[in-house]
Amino acid sequence: MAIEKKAPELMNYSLFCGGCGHGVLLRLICECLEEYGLDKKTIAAIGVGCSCHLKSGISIDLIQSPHGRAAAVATGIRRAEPDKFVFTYQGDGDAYNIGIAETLNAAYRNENICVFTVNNGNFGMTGGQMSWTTMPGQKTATSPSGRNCDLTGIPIKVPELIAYSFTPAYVARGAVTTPAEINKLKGYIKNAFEAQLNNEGYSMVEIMCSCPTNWNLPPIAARQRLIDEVIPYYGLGEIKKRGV
Ligand SMILES: Cc1ncc(C[n+]2csc(CCOP(=O)(O)OP(=O)(O)O)c2C)c(N)n1
Ligand code: SF4
Repeated sequence: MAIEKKAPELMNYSLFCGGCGHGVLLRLICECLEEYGLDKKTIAAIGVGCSCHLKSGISIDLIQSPHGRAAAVATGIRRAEPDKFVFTYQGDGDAYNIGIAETLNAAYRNENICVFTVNNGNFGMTGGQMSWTTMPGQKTATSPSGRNCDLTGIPIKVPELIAYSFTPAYVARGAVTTPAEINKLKGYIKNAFEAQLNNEGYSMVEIMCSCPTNWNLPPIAARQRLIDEVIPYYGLGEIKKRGV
């Protein structure tokens, strides 16, 4: 008999482009919310960017934060409502380029929130501009000749910055590339959830995704570029384990 795996009831329709990693990540978060029985006591602080699509994509309470400020908004919610489960959901342009102060300050204070950041190497929603995470030589709307790292710096690894500079409860980087990596990523998301549920403090998971639309690649080729060119630079795995 075939085993039927149902989509989480929290998920609505998707506005993400075909092949976008956001949708897979969102499904994993919804699965975890349902498995932990958190759907009725969660408030998410979403960013500005393709994360805005959570407004129609997921049936939980959420607040759209000013650009870059989701970690500060989540801090306020969690401190005012300590019984709520609170997570942020942002893109790399939002959480890093634009909101690095809020992102780092929340980590520095070890706020008891979960932070999910989609790293797709560009500002996706606005047409694929270069971000801090764009790869060396990568052509984007604002680096048409390829990213020149001598002029713009090298792709940043914010999870490592946080894990090695502060005292967060948990930091990991996963990817939505293969079933094996997606299963590992779900384990990282669960660890982040459990860190907050056990009052251990700040947890962050960066999720490596492709953005087929702005990479000008079909979904399968975009996924392959992520595997071959991007993930070897960033690396995957747990950067700060819980309780260590
Ligand atoms: C203060 C402000 N500056 C710029 C913008 C334009 N803007 C909207 S979405 C976005 C890009 C977000 O990119 P990212 O955070 O990487 O998320 P993605 O769309 O790639 O998931 C930008 C620059 C804005 N809405 N508000
Ligand atoms: S623009 Fe990129 S990040 Fe945004 S939904 Fe489309 S593929 Fe995903």
